[in-house]
Amino acid sequence: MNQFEWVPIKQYTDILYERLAGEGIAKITINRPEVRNAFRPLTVMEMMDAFAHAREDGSIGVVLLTGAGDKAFCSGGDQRVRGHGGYVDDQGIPRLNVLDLQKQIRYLPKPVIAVVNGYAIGGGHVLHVVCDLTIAAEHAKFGQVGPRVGSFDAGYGATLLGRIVGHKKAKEIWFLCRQYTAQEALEMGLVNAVVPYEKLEETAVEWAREILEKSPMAIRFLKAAFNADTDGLAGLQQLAGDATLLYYLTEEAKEGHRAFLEKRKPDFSKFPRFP
Ligand code: S0N
Repeated sequence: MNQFEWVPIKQYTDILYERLAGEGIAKITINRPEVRNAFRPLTVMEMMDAFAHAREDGSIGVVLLTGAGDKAFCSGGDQRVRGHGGYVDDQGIPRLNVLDLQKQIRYLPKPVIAVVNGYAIGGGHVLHVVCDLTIAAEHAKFGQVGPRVGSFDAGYGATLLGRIVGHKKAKEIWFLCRQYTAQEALEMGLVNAVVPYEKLEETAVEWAREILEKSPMAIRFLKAAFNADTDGLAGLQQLAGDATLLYYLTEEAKEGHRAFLEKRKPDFSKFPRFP
């Protein structure tokens, strides 16, 4: 698993944030193997900080999300700190900040690949659901536990899952709280590929490299289009914002901008009206 040179980007308590030396691939690893990589509010805050960095750093094109060790990707919220109204942080404030992280992953204009190295359970399962692609180790297990442990994620955890595997299957996953093998996950379209554990990171890096060879703007628009299809006005806002970004790059938009600064009437006559 460790044939690559991962260089730390920033030090955190609960996660590792690294990049592949000389390449545009970042990796965020939930590093709490003693609790099967369950997240507490701090873990989520650190992931949000790392994803924000990955967004701002123009040299990063793909982010891998994984868990430490070979037992779990993530087992969801840390049950030891679940309190009245959320998962309680060091200041005693109950939080459900993983919902913000889910949105951040969805709206990051770069692909995020879940590299599932073991259990993806509860809120940990939802994390892989909101990633763009999922590559799973053969021994990985997938499932929701909410209705068994007194919680539920009726946001992306239910609705996006329904879009991915179909409503009947998504309801089965939530209502019965069973665990599914990587092979079963592949058959229901929940993951993109299943590989031996020893090949997991190598495969994820290969996929990331293939993506990095492609047009970043095309990838950005495609991701936004999937969000627009599933997320209503919020999804459309991202797609529209990306269209504006693209428009700013055109001579047509620059003419409008220049004309304003030069206090003259813009001349759009030379720009084509495509059929
Ligand atoms: C992952 C499982 C299946 C692994 O089983 P395995 O390999 O047999 O290991 P265990 O012996 O069970 O565990 C090893 C040690 O790890 C601790 N541990 C495991 N998971 C957690 C966890 N989530 N929190 C805290 N500790 C955990 C075990 O206790 C054990 O410790 P020791 O060695 O000290 O005994 C299995 O472990 C399992 O099923 N885990 C629990 C899964 C779970 O309940 N997850 C939480 C589900 N809820 C969420 O994820 C909430 C998400 C959320 O925040 C949310 C979002 C939107 C809307 C609502 C919510 C909400 O609040 O629910």
